[in-house]
Amino acid sequence: MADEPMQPEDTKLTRTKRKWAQEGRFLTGRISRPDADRLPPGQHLVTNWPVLDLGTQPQVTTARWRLDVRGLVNNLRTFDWNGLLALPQTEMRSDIHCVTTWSRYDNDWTGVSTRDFLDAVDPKPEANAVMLTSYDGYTTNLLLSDFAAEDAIIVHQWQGEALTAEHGGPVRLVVPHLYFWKSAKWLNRIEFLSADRAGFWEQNGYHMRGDPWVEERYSDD
Ligand SMILES: Nc1nc2c(c(=O)[nH]1)N[C@H]1C(S)=C(S)[C@@H](COP(=O)(O)O)O[C@H]1N2
Ligand SMILES: [Mo]
Repeated sequence: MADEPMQPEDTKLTRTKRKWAQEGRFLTGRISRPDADRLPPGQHLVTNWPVLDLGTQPQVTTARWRLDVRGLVNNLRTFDWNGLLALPQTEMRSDIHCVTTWSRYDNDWTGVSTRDFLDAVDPKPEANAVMLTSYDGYTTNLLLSDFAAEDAIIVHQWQGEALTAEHGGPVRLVVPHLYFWKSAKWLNRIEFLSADRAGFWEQNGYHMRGDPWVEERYSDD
């Protein structure tokens, strides 16, 4: 490299930019990770998509579906199906990592990025966490900073088709950088809180945050 003739465009800036490109610097999303680092510790790959829930799969039609936004936001709104579709729609590809050790690569989601959703509901400065509640009574908590991750998305389609009821349709959350129990199926309510509070699995021995890259599977106490 050092012996290569100096090209006209070989300025310090272009060299730096080329180096960033080789390293994948500033690229967003897990898909930019080299494959060897893509699978978190203790996980194995599956190609099917397992179904996990508390034993009931609520059948919620798009006509009946609502999303209540409560707590520390300036716009206390209830979204219906058309209200959700009226928000900017985004497509994202991401990997699933379930705490039961399966991972599934390259899921294509369509829905509303949590960043666009946050623009619409306008959280108050005191908001630090969210509690998600679902039509089956399930709850799970997230720090607002995790909910607002750039690849987090409120989805209604998977691989270009309507999200099926068994996978949380009509609407679920997907937070790819945390274990999949944080990705509430059959999403019905988002409450903005000043402090993080434990949801269902978090009250039952699971970690408050659930980062698969550092194996935050269970709570410490
Ligand atoms: N409403 C609701 N959401 C839920 C659950 C649930 O029981 N109820 N289970 C969680 C768990 S533990 C996992 S691993 C994923 C499973 O999603 P899947 O069935 O689409 O794979 O949903 C999460 N979201
Ligand atoms: Mo899970």
